[in-house]
Amino acid sequence: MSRPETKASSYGAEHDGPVHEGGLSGNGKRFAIVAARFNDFIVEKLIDGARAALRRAGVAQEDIELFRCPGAMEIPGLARKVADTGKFDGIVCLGAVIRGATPHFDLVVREAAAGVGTLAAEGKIAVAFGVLACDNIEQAVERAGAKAGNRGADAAMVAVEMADLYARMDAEKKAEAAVPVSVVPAPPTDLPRRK
Ligand code: INI
Repeated sequence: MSRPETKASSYGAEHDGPVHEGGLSGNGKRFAIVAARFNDFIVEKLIDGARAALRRAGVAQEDIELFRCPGAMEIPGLARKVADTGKFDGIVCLGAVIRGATPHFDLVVREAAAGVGTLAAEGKIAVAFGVLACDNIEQAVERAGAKAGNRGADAAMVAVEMADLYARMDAEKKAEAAVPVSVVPAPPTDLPRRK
């Protein structure tokens, strides 16, 4: 199943057995971006980063759909609804929770992470968590396209890689299921036949 030339990485030593790892092409796949509006000046940068990364990975513009919700707390519910449409290969969840701005920072972050994590752990669809949890606005800006890269883009590439791995694993399972069951051998002809 593994195709080294399209693998996402080549970390670590050589392996003797098969290695299963997704590639970084999103060609022909459909992705949803589920993004909170809270702290939109940051989240819009994450959305831009995610979109650009998906397009670079070969995803067609019309195959990227954006779903918005009020805050990070609403992301798990919306992501579940989106997953249940069955239309997408992957979901990129984006938001920004900033400690200085909220007394219930820990609660919002925990619920968002746990909800998205639960959906991801079902293993039915690739789900990436790109919700920033920062102590202050400066940290959030850094992670939304400034010094520390763009976490929206990072999350998008995680979704692409996992969607590719899931697709390969599903295809392999389908191919195995299609192999005909072994034919039952005919009884020897020299045995006396029952009347
Ligand atoms: N939602 C965020 O996405 N980021 C925040 O920083 C934030 N703060 O500061 O509270 C936030 N709160 C709203 C929350 O996500 C829900 O929308 C709200 O509690 C209603 O359910």
